[in-house]
Amino acid sequence: NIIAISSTPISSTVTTLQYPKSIPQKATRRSTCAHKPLLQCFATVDKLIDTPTVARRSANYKPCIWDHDYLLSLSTDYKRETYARQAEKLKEKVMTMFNNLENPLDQLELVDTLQRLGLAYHFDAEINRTLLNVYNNSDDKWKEGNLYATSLQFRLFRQHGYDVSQEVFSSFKEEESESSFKVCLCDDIKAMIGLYEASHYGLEGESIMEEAWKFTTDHLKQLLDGDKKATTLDRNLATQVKDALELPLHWRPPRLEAMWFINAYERREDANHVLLELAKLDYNIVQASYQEELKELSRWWEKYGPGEKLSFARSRLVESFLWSMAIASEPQFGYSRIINTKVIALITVIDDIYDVYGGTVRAMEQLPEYMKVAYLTLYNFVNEMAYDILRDQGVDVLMNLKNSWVGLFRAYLVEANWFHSGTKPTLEEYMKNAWISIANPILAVHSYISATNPIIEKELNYIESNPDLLYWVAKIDRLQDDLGTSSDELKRGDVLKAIQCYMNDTGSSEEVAREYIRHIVRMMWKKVNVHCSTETDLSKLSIQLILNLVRMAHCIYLHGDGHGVPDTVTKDQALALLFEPIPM
Ligand code: LA6
Ligand code: MN
Ligand code: MN
Ligand code: MN
Ligand code: MN
Repeated sequence: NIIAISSTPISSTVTTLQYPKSIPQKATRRSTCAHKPLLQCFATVDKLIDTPTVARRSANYKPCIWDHDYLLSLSTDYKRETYARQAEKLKEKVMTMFNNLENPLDQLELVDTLQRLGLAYHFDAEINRTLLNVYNNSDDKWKEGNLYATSLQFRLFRQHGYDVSQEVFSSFKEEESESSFKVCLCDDIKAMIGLYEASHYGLEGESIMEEAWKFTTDHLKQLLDGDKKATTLDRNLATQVKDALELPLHWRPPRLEAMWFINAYERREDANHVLLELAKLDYNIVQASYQEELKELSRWWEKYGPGEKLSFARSRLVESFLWSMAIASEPQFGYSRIINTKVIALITVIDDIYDVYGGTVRAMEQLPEYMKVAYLTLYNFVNEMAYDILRDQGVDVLMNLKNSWVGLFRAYLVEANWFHSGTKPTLEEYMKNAWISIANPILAVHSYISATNPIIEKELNYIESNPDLLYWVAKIDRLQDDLGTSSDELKRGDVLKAIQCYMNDTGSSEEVAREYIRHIVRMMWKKVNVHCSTETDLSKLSIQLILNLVRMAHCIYLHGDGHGVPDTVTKDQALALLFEPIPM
């Protein structure tokens, strides 16, 4: 009998600190978990006291690699006013470029380049005006028979919510065959990459888009497969193909793409020097803000983080900052980055507590000290955030925040119970819970509240109801996490994750299961695209916050557990994104 809800009153020291005795329940959509108040969910995880027969498992995570003093010592020249003035001058030059370009293809390329360089937020009005003009322009000559131009326009239109049919690609298909593109198109690698990128904007049921994906993926893979063609492939182009196959543009968080693309753009012979200079300058100026935020966060973490009391749990402040930066990267979202970093750093610790110790019920006063510390840190964080928002906006979000944590802990508890009872859920049963335990619903609530001013109650309630867009994003996020982390998790001792559930369901090998999961991720993206295009209750900002979350999952788990294992690709990315300015 692992779970038995304790009704023991919380101790007097605890009550004077005004712990929430219980938190009002709010039904979570598609959640099958039993309803339990926050404190009980939290108390349930301890199994240290009088359970000597249960071996204490170890998570075996490596310690944090970023030193507090190092973070506090960060400093960059780019805080200086002269750089901001220099950037203003360059921005004016870009404004005139918009006015001087006449050909729609040149205009769209400018939009695309600005987006990829991470500069789009300076030119929102110009970009919107340009796209609207091209959309309303009835002259199609510039793109007729041009697969590259057609693909670029299709991708940008869909990205910005314009209605554009997959039929724009019909003329590039073989006449007699329903399902194949003209083979002669393969020689144009730029067009192949363009169509490949566009194909990731496909919607459910669009057969031309599915065919475009298959056609371009097969062909681009062949180019890299070391046959005769590959040797004649230009090096820059080969890198471009490899990067695109690894992660399509639509799946990349804008700030990480800026880091990668500035580097790639610099190597291009036709690079525009005004754009390049502005991109580097802006990147470095924004990085200076990140560093200030990180210092504030590091002081908080040094004081409230797990430290030695929770040595088995991950301390991942910098990695958590990378998530929050990917979700909302523009300078004006500093508060949102502070909040989301704290949320993710806390989740990372609490997830470990549940993964490693989850199982039996304890009343609050019986919790070991480190658990009380973790609980109080969370309690203070939630109250402080609610206070900030009340002070700044006059809106009381305390219950919204608490409810989102309750939802997460309920899902954690279900997994802990599965683990301790040796239950092997089917993939379907697993996913019904796992899209919540990946923490996307909670992050969507905290992202919305911390990045939006004024907060609109109706929109907040809508996000809390877990709309379809968020539901599918959360599923993808969970599957990406499982692809990256489940091998180690199983060795460590954890509930079966998606890959293992599928292997159990079907008797297939791990390789087949992984291939299947990657396939359904791509199918789920079509649903995400559908819901993005039909979503009317969410602001553009809210949609981007949600999309960027899942995009970061694609990046961080691309080469394994980039969140949990500190000394990996993530370390290099942190250096490039946060600590090292790009040489001008
Ligand atoms: C994932 O760890 C973890 F701790 C996170 C905080 C995931 C981050 C997810 C976000 C930010 P782990 P589990 C959406 O792979 O136990 O241990 O759920 O999570 O698989
Ligand atoms: Mn790589
Ligand atoms: Mn875990
Ligand atoms: Mn877990
Ligand atoms: Mn995991």
